[in-house]
Amino acid sequence: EAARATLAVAREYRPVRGRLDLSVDGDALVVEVSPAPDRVISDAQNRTTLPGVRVRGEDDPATGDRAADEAFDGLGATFDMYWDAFRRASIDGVGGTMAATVHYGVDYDNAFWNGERMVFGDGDGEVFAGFTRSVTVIAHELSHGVIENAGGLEYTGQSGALNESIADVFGALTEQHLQGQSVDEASWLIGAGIFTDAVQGTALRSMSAPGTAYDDDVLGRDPQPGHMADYVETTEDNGGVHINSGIPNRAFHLAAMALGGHAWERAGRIWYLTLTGGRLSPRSDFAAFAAATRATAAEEYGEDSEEAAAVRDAWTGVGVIE
Ligand code: ASN
Ligand code: ZN
Repeated sequence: EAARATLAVAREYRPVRGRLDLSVDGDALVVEVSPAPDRVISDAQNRTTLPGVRVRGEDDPATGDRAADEAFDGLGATFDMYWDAFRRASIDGVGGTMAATVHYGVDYDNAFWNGERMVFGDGDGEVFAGFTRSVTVIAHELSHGVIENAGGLEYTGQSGALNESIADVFGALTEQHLQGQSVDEASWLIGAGIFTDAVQGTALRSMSAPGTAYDDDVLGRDPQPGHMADYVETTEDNGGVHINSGIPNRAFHLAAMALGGHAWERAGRIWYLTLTGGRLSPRSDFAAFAAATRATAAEEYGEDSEEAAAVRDAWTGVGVIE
């Protein structure tokens, strides 16, 4: 029976690129799977045609091009976090190729997921120094792919802000996992290091203190709220998806801090299982997501668990539930 169970595991993971270790324990066959990432980096050579020229595959040496090598390493770190923390193999969950294009456009001040690949600009050199410089940004973009694969969250209003927030959560978790940081050691910043020295700001967003990532003559003040009382009604940016994401971002930070240790182990696990567990719909709003995280925590750890209480208090703390 044990052998049959492990055989089922082996079958399920057959498409995954990586290593399959077989051993025998008593009369049971033990199957251990260590999937490996499959990365392809392309160079748009400052044009906007995708994918651009392939410059590095999984078995190739470093290119010497900073953006290409940062993208390659960042995808690796993101792959490792998803596998180690959640036993998810890649964007599609079955070890599929992770594709990225660097040097997109001229002075392009952004990075994005286009439904197939991650795309990174070099920045204008005035405000932004290059979007591959922070692993949080790389993991954020890859996570848009994971979210899409998990059923998606419509990129408008509260569901859009949740999409943004979940991408930030896994972005921060990737950096913390890479550095081995506990919740107290982590910066909880998204995009630290992508600004030039001309900007006083430290990062694009702060999950622990939304609205404080920058306050600068160049960029103005960070507009993110951290509580429903400050929710921003706007028609810009698909209804403020990068602004109101501050509220669920701070909820995650509160839950993670209450639990302590490594954020990916419990708070992150609850968020990941909520994303993939079938309790969401593409139009879920903050309240629906809060309810789903609470149900996930109760199912995984028990109704009266520390984890369930931490999640409830987090959403109360940002005013999403009473
Ligand atoms: N960097 C942005 C993001 O990933 C691009 C966008 O606005 N979609 O959210
Ligand atoms: Zn995003």
